Amino acid sequence: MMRSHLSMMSAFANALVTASVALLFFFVLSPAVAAPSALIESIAATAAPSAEYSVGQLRITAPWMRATPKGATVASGYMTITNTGKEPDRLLRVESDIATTVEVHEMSVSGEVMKMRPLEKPLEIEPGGMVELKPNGYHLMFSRLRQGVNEGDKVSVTMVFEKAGKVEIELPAAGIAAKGPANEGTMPEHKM
Ligand SMILES: [Cu+2]
Repeated sequence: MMRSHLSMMSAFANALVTASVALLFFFVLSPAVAAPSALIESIAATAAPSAEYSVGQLRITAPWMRATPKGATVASGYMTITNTGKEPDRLLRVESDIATTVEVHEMSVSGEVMKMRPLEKPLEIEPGGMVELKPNGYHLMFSRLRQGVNEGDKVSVTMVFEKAGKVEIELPAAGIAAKGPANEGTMPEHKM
């Protein structure tokens, strides 16, 4: 009697573990295999009504980020940086009151899993060129958040470029998208 009860319990525990592993894989894989690009674009369009900043020869357009789920430790920010000058410029540093660190990350596909890592060299914007920070590509990674981000918030971010210098911009927060950067919290690189 006791033994069969125990084995039932362990069968149940096994099923539970299997289910959570399957769920984890679903969340890790889903941005890579099922990102609804139309949805992401429409969020970007509504969240960034033509905000534009100029600093030196650089233009920063359409900055935005996503709201974070409760308890999140990371957030991602996006924008387009255009260099109208004749020399390359580099993004040396990014700061924000909402996070202990802000880095530029790049995404890569390893097998079927999207991974991210900090750039080894500062992000460079070539003369006449443009760099897009967007979901599943380059992004600003806010780590060790000091506060959560709610939809409608405007998050102040200071960007420091090698030649153009310092500029303060605001990233309006769109809603939490299920397939969005909020899932990054489940990746080992971002466990604190
Ligand atoms: Cu990242």
